[in-house]
Amino acid sequence: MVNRFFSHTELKTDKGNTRLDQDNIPSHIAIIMDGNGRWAKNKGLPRVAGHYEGMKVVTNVVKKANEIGIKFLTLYAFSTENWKRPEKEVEFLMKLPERFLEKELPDLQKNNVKVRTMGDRSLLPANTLRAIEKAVKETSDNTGLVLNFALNYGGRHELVEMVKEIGEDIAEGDLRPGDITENLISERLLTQGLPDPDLLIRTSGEIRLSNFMLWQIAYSEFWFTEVLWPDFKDENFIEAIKKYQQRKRRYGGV
Ligand code: V07
Repeated sequence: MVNRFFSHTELKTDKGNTRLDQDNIPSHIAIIMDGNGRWAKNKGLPRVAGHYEGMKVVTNVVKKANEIGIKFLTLYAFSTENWKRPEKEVEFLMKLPERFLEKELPDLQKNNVKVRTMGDRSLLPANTLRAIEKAVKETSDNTGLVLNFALNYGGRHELVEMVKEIGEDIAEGDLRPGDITENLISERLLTQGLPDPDLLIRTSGEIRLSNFMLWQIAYSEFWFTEVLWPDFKDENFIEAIKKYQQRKRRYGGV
């Protein structure tokens, strides 16, 4: 009998996704793409070289997610804390959305991907904002994978804004405290219209949330890997989804 607790070699040699349980594909996957700076440092390269390499991995993961039938993919591209990094690095990072979209928008379009972002857009450079708005607009009628970039996003900031909005509605008499439900809160977050993530992936060995989707991941499965984001391969992605599926199967059995 196959013992699924000793299936490491099996996982390693499985390059395709033939053995994914097609009836239990996570609908929404969120990823904290960490380890780009460390990847570069290990290679004696400037940090920005890691960010650029990380961007190529985004292209690949989006393709794979689409292939697998994931419906929603949220990627943590830039946090509200990232502004504290050296000015040159921030400048480079802020050019990546443009560079990514310039290259990938035609393919995203072809693959029916719908681009959206969450986070405070007011601080983004004009060119970055323009590129994003164009991509969101041009893909707005697409019905395939929703590709959601968290850009200048912070979980606590999102919650503060939600509470302010509810407070204003109450002050104006449009809402009563008794009307506040979990659903009402969910509908006033930046993930409005998206289901909560089923699976959260974080690369690079750090075991923390770093202010990411604090409300939305209440029931998500977490999968952490030592692999640095620029080294993240299809096999790693498949492994994460398989782990998710194993955990779900165990639930069902109890
Ligand atoms: C960024 C590459 C991935 C690793 C993590 C940090 C560096 C893609 C985007 C992006 C964002 C919005 C959008 C289209 C693409 C991006 C930043 C950094 C700031 F509409 N990758 N990537 N944005 N990195």
